[in-house]
Amino acid sequence: MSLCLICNNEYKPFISFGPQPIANGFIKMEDLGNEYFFDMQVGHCEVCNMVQLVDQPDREQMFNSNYAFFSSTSTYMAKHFQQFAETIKSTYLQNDNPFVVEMGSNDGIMLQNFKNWNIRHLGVEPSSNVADVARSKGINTIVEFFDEEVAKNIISEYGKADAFMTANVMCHIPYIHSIAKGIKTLLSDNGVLCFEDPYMGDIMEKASYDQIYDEHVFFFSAMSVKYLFEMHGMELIDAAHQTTHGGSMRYTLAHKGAYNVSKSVEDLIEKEKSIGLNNSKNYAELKTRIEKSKTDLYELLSSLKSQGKKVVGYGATSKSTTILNYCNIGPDLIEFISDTTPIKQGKLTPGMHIPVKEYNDFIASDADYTVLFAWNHKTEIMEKESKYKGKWITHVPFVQVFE
Ligand code: DWN
Ligand code: SAH
Repeated sequence: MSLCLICNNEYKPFISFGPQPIANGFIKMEDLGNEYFFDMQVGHCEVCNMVQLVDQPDREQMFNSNYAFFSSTSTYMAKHFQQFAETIKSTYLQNDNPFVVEMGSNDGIMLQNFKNWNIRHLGVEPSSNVADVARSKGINTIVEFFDEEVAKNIISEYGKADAFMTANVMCHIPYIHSIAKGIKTLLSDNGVLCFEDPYMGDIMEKASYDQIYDEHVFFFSAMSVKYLFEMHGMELIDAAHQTTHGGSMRYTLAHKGAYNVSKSVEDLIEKEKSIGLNNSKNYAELKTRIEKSKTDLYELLSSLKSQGKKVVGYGATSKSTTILNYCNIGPDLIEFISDTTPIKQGKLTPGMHIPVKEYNDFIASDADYTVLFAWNHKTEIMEKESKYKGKWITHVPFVQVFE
């Protein structure tokens, strides 16, 4: 039995992925030898409905000056964050001289919009290498892990915030009660918290288990988000589905009573109950589908190898670390993975040690099959790769080959 990070009740893990490395711990050939692994298990709390990792590595092991994920590698995501920023600006920043804070602002993909509009902004980003990229673009950024203490320091220096935004970060933080308390004190009377994260409903529907890796400690639903923030006097006022990162949800919250609650919240919670996100039986069934996905992918790649086909990967994502280690897929089955991020190139993938190469190597390889590890960017990548003559492999919503 484990204790829920939200409500402290006991829950039982429903799946174990075995030993997993740091998902973004790309490693140099000469440093091979003492990689860190942790036992990755996931559970669903029947009281508050939070789906969560049982254990997680220390935050400094994951987020540091060598952090390998740079948000601006996707031009579609840059457009998405521009629209996100425009929505915040037109809906919630109508007062004089507004102030916005972003947690986990990375290389400034979202805040660059506020900077361009001359809106007072602050990014809080602990991984100094990505924060440096934002600073070099003139985006106001502090290198810190956001928490309750940092929130108080921000208030003394800048005053209260009209909007607190964060995307793909809230689900990374096990000390989430400290985050909620910090946001509650930091927000002005009409201030809003607006955040996006991969949605448990999509993970359930697509069996997209690769969303589960060290950094992602929580898999949110409207039910669990409402429960969590109500513990801190905040109200879920809106929920809007997003197509990004394989299916995400944007939650908007405010001080209790400050805004009307949109009907979308009640509707979504009804839907979540109807698809069984509150029912442990469905998580047991998800486990069965994940196990089938593992067998199918391994068998497909093994059979291609025995036919002498050339197979490579596209996008050395954090998500791919879970797939490769869980399915036991190494360089014998996938020759290399191409990725446009310089810090990943020339290194080996965490745990399974598949070489990561430059994009040009993908073009030159003329591979028969390419595993689309960055499946969440499928539209963007298919547009770019319309000339590729080989076939693609994906595992969502089930293992299949497509052209
Ligand atoms: O939550 C998180 C999300 C936002 O980003 C973090 N915990 C870590 C990271 O997860 P990920 O690594 O699974 O994210 P992506 O966005 O799926 O990563 C895409 C990878 O593929 C990047 O390394 C860039 C690369 N890429 C590429 O080589 N060619 C991406 C595109 C769009 C391309 O055309
Ligand atoms: N928001 C960006 C980056 C997501 S990656 C995007 O959507 O593309 C997750 C980011 O959260 C990393 O840059 C990591 O350094 C940061 N992070 C992790 N814990 C944090 C904390 N306590 N406070 C602020 N940022 C944090």
